[in-house]
Amino acid sequence: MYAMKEGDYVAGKTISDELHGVVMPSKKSEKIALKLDSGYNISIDRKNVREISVIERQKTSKKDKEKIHPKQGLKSITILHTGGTFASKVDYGTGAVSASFSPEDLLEMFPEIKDIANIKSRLIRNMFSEDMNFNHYNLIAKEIASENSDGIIITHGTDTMHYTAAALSFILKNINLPVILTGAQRSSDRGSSDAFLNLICAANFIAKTDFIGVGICMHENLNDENCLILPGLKSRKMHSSRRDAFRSINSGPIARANLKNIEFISSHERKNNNRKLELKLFNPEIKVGILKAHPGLKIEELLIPLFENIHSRPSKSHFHFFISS
Ligand code: DAS
Repeated sequence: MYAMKEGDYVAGKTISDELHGVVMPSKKSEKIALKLDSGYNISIDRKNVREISVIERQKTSKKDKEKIHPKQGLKSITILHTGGTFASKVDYGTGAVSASFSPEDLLEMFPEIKDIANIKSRLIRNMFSEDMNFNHYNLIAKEIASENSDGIIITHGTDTMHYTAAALSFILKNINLPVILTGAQRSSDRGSSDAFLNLICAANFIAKTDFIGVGICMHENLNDENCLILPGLKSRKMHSSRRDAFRSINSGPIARANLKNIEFISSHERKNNNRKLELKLFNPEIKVGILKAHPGLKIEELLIPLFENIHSRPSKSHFHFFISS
């Protein structure tokens, strides 16, 4: 009997249920992971499977994947992956997500993007965004500067995406390209993931507009219809898990995007070939302290070791000290 492989469509029975679905990669040999017809994924112990058989072999195996030829008239977009939930799979044994999709996997999972633009896709870091620091902002900016595309999409963890978007807004002086950060609140291997709409809307926005600058593309609300393109310097993640967690602060969204249309909401900078990109990289030694001012603030809070030698103005000690209310 043909041994089932990732991507095969199988049918079978467990002690209590019937099964139909596509075989997914599974980290544990004793488990079988299936993407059910409903789009949801399950992980089953092999010992509970009474019978299972291959109904249809995987359509395109990795080796005979057709070469992607650039399509005339389409813009070129480079997707730079940095990890995060967007590129993660759920480990159904522990419920944790592990960043594990390759750029090729993601292009296979979202083939529609190849009809929107000519896509290049590569991994520049595979990390959760809570671990990002100023060195990573510099690294991402240099990778962007090394690209020769009409637009860049950065896939990124959501927890600190707005920090990276703000940092890139400062580093990429006179950028004459759209640089759109996007991510996912639910991992790409789950039927309920928000990754697909976020990525496709970001690509559609780049393909269909003359916007330049740094933005964030995430869901507008809990429905799977529209995304908002938010200003890179004035946005924040406002909720830990909602799909519409991102909001612009003291500014409106730049645009509303969906699978078909783009509707600008605010004025935006347009492509201008007189602009010449200048990288204003952060000093890797920079240290930033943020003290939240609050009623009853005590002087002792200013005297904690972290804030020692921090000056209220940038100084040669590379300390920057901001009081936020
Ligand atoms: N793991 C968190 C991060 O990398 C959440 C996420 O990826 O969205 O920001």
